[in-house]
Amino acid sequence: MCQRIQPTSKQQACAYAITVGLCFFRERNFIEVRTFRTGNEQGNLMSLIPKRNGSSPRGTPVAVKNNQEKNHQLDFFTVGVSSVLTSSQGVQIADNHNSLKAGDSGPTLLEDFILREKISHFGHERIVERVVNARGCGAHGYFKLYKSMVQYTSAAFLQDPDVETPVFARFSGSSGSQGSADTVRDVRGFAVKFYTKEGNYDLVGNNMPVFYIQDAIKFPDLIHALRPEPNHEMPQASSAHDTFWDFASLVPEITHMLMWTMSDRALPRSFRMMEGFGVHAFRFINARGIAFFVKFHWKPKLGVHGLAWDEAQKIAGKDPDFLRRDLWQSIEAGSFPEWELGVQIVDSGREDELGFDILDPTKLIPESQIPVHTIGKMVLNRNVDNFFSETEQVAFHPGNLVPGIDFSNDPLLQGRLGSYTDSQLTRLGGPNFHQLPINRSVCPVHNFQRGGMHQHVINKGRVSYEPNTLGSDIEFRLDGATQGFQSHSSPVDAVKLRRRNPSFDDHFSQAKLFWNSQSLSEKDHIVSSFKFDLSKVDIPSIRQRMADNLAHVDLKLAARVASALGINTPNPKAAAGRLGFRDHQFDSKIKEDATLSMVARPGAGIKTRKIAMLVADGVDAPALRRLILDLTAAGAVCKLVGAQLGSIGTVSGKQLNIDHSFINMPSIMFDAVVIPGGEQSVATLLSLGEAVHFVLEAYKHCKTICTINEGAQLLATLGFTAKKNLELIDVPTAGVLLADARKVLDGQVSTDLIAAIALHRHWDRLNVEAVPA
Ligand code: HDE
Repeated sequence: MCQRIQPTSKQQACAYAITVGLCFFRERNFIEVRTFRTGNEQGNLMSLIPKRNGSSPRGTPVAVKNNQEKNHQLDFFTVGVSSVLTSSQGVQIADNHNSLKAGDSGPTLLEDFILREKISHFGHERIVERVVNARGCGAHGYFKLYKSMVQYTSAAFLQDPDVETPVFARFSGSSGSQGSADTVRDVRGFAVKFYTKEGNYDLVGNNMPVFYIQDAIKFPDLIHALRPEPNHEMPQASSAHDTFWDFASLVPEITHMLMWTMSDRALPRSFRMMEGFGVHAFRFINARGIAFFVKFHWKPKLGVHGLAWDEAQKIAGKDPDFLRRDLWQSIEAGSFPEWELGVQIVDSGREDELGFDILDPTKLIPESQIPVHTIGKMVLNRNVDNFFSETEQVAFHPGNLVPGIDFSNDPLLQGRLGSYTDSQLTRLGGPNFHQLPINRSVCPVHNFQRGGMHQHVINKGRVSYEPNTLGSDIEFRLDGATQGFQSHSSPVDAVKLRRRNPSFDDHFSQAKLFWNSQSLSEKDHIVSSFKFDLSKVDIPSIRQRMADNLAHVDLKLAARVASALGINTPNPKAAAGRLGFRDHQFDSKIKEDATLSMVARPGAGIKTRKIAMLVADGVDAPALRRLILDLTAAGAVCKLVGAQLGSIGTVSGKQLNIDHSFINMPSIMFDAVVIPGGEQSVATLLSLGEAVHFVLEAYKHCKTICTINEGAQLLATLGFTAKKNLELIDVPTAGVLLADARKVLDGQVSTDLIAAIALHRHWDRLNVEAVPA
């Protein structure tokens, strides 16, 4: 079948040849596009693509209007399943089961081009993984502004609150390989590509607001020290080894970041429950050319929450895809994750008032010093169709800017600017990776870049240079125009030198600020993480050096860490005079900041939280049903977990379907546990080691546990007993509710239970180390 699209205007006629080719491929429909171009124009095929309306072709409801350009563009490249099989040249294949042989028992013939093409393509299916942030997952969505930022920036996507900008976000672990587990202790990448009307803008950040090093020149050393050791390629995705701590203990500028990576921030419960940060200072420039420093923040609507370390390690074995699955499933279920974009704005010229250098990426601006203004929100509402084509091939670059946003002189940021394109050249095989569907802008691209590997565009005409007069009737020259991207003109210190700015010398006061801002349980977690990591370091002098460095943050912290490491009492003076070691303390105005603690800001409700209901034959259903109704109404996801899949009978003889078995969905996959009553059900659960372990483990990981009537017997190992009359009794620990079925039916228990789950975890629960799970 042949469909012919006739361009209606000169501009419409500017089409990308590749899209035509792929369209042909798509459903074996021929589409011919005539192009009438004048040399230097490369148009965008968007105008030629019939707009889809109603629901997305992928079945995901279209939640918003206005942001569909990118989806339409991607649709154009999307290939569906066909009942016809062809070679890559389009030749129809008749037999996909047998290679061409010389007789039934003969050798396979070299001329079998179908076999060779198939095997050869297969042999090249993999591309080089990212050298850092290799393991990640992504999703599509949109960004919507709350109010115009015209006062601060001329960026088009930050002007009009009615405009929704398509985005693609990729979350990643930084140190592990592509196949590493999701829940390792690590900083997470938080990269967002905005497909704006003025070109692509990438905000390539992390889930922590500071970084390990101050100057890009140290990045390869950092990553070499952090990655598996080169002689034996161990350990995978872990900082707990000698080379990392050898490096860390010699580079004290790392100390602030260590406080973050040793905290629960490094163990996000979900990508949907972590913050994002641009880390560096960037610049907003308004239409009058006035510049402001800006730091970017992403604030998750579901609050900021972490896993327990023991839990994270177990999940890494039971479900290495935990975070990826969580993102995928919530989007599939229509629970679209949301983050608000926040900015901290500092007037140019007033940055010296901060008390530290705004260009130092190991420093954050405390929110109590400069508040974060939320300016819009990002909603991720569509999963990818093809992981490789979209998530793997997406190419982020902190240098992808749009007019109205500019860099600062942060020496770490400056060093990133060459690196990302350079990486893509190897990873994506040439300079035309911006033509891949996921990387294309939604606005037209016009330039004289030509050729290169995998060139998809057929540029017509003889003109591939500027200035020219042959492209059209008038001279084409771009020389100092006022339209388009303008670099902010700021004075530059003209002395060429290779040294660290002394204004970067304070390595400890913000590490101290972070430590002082943590709750007691968060401090305990930080101490345990240092102990864990450093106890895996074989060389005692490295452990000692690190503990000595920590003494500059807090003597008690250092002493607690050292107590487990078989080393001497930490000595803050030990490093005096050592090269690279500076102990300057700037006059920091802010000593504590509540926003640095995760506990101080419990999340918003229990939306998408997973609750396990442990059941067996003879379960008492009415109270259970009531809890399920109330929890589901509050947005939680309730699952019945039993000894095996199938169904069980309730006391009243009804059948309930079991969603999961203990063996494949242990407690670490849930946020809270409910143990309903029913004598027979509870007796069965008590006889099952897996069920008892389920409850003990949930307790150890500080999760909310609610029992109904005799369900309380599952807590006997923990020393909790319900009274004979089954009244709700006081339990001397947070987050454990022993409920009476009558009160559940009255609705009294649901409110308490929802409030307890909304706290995420009860980290100050006592004696969890003593629990045998
Ligand atoms: Fe990256 N970084 N980086 N980085 N980075 C890469 O880019 C690099 C840094 C970050 O989801 C690479 O395409 C240098 C800071 C994220 O695809 C590479 C330096 C921050 C991602 C690269 C840094 C980041 C990357 C690997 C120091 C937080 C994943 C392949 C000068 C603000 C993006 C690639 C995605 C990926 C270089 C430091 C965030 C090699 C040289 C600081 C989220 O180009």
